[in-house]
Amino acid sequence: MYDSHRLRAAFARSLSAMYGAEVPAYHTLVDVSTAVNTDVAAAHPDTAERLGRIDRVTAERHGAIRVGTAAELRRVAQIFAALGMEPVGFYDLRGDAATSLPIVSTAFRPTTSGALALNPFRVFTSVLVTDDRRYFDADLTAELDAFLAARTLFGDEVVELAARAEADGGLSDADAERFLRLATACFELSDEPVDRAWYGRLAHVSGVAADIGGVTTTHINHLTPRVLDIDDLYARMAALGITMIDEIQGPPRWEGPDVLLRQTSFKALAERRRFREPDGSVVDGTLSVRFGEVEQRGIALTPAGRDRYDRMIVAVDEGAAGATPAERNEVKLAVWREHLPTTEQGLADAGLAFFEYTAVPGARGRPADDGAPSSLAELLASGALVRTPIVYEDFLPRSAAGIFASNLDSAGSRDSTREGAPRDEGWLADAMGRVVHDPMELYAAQQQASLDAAAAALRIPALTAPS
Ligand code: OOG
Ligand code: NI
Repeated sequence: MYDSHRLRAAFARSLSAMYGAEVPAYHTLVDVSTAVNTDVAAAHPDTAERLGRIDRVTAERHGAIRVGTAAELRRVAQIFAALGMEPVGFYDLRGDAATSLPIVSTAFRPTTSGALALNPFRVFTSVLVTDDRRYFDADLTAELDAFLAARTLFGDEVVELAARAEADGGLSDADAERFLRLATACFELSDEPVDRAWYGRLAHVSGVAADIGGVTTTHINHLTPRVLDIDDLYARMAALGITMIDEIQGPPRWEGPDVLLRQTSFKALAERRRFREPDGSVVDGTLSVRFGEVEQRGIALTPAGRDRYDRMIVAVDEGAAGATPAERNEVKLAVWREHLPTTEQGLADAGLAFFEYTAVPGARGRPADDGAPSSLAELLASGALVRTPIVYEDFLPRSAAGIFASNLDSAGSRDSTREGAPRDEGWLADAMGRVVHDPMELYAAQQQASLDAAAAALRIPALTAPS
């Protein structure tokens, strides 16, 4: 029997094997990431595992996929449900000023700390907004919708097996193997010829729209390993002659705690694809849409912390307008030093980040048997409670837009004077027939559950974290 956790881990491995065969540079990225993590663990044995056990971090991946319609999204959500992955968060990348990104996104991932510890595989999933008039006029919308309606990305058998896995909590060995093979094949790069004219019309609007709606199949766009030192990884990849994008997205490297997420990527590679020309002939050509990405994860921020982060990014934009990437990094560093506490304790005391609290076995919750219960600060100071950071498991819209943009040949075109199509978390939920979790609520619940367990172990009334 394969339960959802075993299915998830097996699917991540199977996707990784397929993607590595398709994109050999991925192997280089994984090898360098593994070497970086091994070196960090050896150099800093006391702190390297602060944000996750080294075996979890080194096995950890996120994928990115892109679909065209609400119906396709609903079917892929069913496949992920079999793997214990639920939609978390709503990202609207259409507002990005620089690039034409007619999509909205969510992330499928495990939502409990137990499931995350077993295997944290997550997939950033985007769906095209075909009726957004800033990108597509009414005729193009109609053609695009008809094209998408005529294809099947996720066949009935794989979706039915997924539904059974979700209902029964797993699959028999034979069914699991069949399901994993079919599910992996859904994301394989197809050698079906690409209609050059159709692809080109969509690419004129948006490279992402062409990648999604210009072909009859889908594919995994990238698989991202997690590293403990992204600056070291960047330098090692560059030394191997791999051209990285010119910036690490998100927070800078600094002396304080890492928060949220730092990401970088290498440029999309030209891959052989076949094209059907307007005269019907089929010729070989290339497309550059898939790239390699790597990330370093930090501590999850509370709504107050995230608010501060978003304002810090605005301050960076203002201070670094027209600057080179190196200058921009200096501006980031100055903003970080001015606005963010330099210790975990500082973040916790200011209610800016999420932590788990664990009672030390045998510890007491009161200074004397008949005394008043100790405060959270006293329990931490006396060593009765230990605080560990909760890792950020989600994505950053700004970094995602930057990753998309830096890997497209052209910015595309759009008419910002036109009315956009409404999309929100409710639309996503309706499209899938599933709850879209709020990431902040998941982190807050995880923190509070740890406090409740600690208070019970210490036999004192409920504890709450500073906010
Ligand atoms: C997704 C781009 C965003 C991330 O990690 O933020 C992303 C895509 O290219 O489909 O992968
Ligand atoms: Ni990614």
